[in-house]
Amino acid sequence: MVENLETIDQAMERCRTETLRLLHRIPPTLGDRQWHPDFSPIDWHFGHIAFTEALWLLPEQERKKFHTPSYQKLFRADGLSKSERCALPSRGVIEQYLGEVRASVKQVWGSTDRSWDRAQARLRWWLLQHEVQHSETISFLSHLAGIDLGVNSQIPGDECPEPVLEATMVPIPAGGFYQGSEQIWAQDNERPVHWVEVEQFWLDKYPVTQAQYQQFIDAGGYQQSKYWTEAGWQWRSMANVTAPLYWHPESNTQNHPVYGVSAYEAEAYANFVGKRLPTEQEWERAARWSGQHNSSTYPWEETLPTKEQCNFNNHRGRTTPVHYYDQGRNQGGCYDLLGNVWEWTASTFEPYDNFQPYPYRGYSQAYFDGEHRVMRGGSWATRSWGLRASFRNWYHPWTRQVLVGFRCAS
Ligand code: AVJ
Ligand code: FE
Repeated sequence: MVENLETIDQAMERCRTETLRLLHRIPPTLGDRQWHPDFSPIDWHFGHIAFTEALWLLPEQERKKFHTPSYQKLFRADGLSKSERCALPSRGVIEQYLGEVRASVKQVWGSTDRSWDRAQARLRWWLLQHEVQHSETISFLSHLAGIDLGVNSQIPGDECPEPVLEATMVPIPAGGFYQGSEQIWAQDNERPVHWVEVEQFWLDKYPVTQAQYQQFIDAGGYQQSKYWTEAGWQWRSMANVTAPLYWHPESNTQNHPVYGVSAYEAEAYANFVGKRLPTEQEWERAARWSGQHNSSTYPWEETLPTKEQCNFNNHRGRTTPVHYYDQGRNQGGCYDLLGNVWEWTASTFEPYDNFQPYPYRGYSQAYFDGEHRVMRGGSWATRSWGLRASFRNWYHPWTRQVLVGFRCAS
């Protein structure tokens, strides 16, 4: 268990410092426009983080100060449509709003001893991850807008690219593991923990690289329906895409993962190479296969992710070569299971048996509609609290704005 390594109060402070660092990296003039019709403007997300903190952590009397009628309308999750969220307060006002809500929360918390209160602690761990996920959305929208989030982008091997990597596969032995998590920070959709048996299968050692994906493009993969599922080909024809969304192939990124692809493109590539996408059970089995047991929190067992193990938390502000983080491998030798890019799976987002919604009915449940696809593993923009083998993210299969790639199975 890693629960005792950091208290929730420390985590919230550290997370907020990172949110503000992110805020200061984004030019205010780029904050109030929609970069894609499916997503709200960048600055809306900062306001929504504070609004949601007030919603869950402040008593009604205090909350009223921050939930004015106009903010109620603007920053609620189910208020205005995404395109109507461009009339925003200035960046300075939003930053102040974040600070004032937090100060009020601390005052209320400080005057009550709740360190023993598990329900309050769980709510805060949930809220922390709410901030983490909106910060990730801010990061990929910034990427979409062409804003450089890199602080320490230098990577050995970048100037002098190594030979193109082969798509090696690793056998994952048949076996059972405990899927999901009941750690205090586990989301409703990760619960309850349950035993799963997985057949032997093969999994790519690395996420699919840009050089590998280039071969699919060069072979006319986007023009041949035989590689695509029916839904995928329909989408391909409608959207008229011929390359990933984030596609600037350069010789020094050939061993970086391809990303900015829909699940349909991932499936088409997998068919092209005679493979398939892993199910989320298979993916989690691989990511938890470490050391003495088969159900660890991370591919390297139980310690919080470090900069030596994976590319996360905007440390680099971009992708890294898929064979770079050898300290982050699982027992079978798979790289980059956590960090770098999210990975599409073959699985539809569904509840585990005996699912209980938390903290509100629709948080996950609203997306159990058979139309959302599970992605796993976190990206270069995910903070540590969203990186673990059991964490489930979900989007429509046609979404490509997320920092998402894939690896294949067979
Ligand atoms: C799970 C990342 C798709 O950002 O829409 C944030 C998480 N839910 N606020 C999203 C979420 C409510 C969600 N994703
Ligand atoms: Fe939200």
